[in-house]
Amino acid sequence: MLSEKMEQALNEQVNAEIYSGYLYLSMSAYLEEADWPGFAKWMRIQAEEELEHGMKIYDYIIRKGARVTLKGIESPQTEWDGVEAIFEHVLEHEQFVTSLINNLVDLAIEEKDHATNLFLQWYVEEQVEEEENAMDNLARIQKGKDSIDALFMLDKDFGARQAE
Ligand code: OFO
Repeated sequence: MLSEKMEQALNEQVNAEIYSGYLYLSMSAYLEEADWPGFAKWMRIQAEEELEHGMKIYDYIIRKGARVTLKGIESPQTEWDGVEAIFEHVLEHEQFVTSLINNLVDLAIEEKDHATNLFLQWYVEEQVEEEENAMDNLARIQKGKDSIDALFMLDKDFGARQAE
């Protein structure tokens, strides 16, 4: 079982992960429109991964015999000031998600919920990877941003990403 507080907090995280997916899908749509098919593909795969993160928590809540309660998903931003601004936003957003995961771990410890604490460790590790990737991607884009040729190369490179 889950405490009421833990159940509510995990449900909020399902919403936050789906929102992350929605935000990245919105970024992907913007990038398609701006004719960056490689960056758009990368972001679409990122969006799909976020939905999987949400579903992993969804399934965990059910396994613990608790109740999944879905709420409305906030509308994501739809306009950015180019590719660099998008990848800056990704880094900022992932740092925010890390703070949400840390809060959940704090709550699991407070509630003496060892199973949920253990379950959340996957997300703790995942956020290290997510922030690392976001920093690397932003650095690569910042290096190439003043050369259209470099940006085209990066777009091609990002477009080689395959869903896992
Ligand atoms: Fe981007 O890792 Fe989930 O939210």
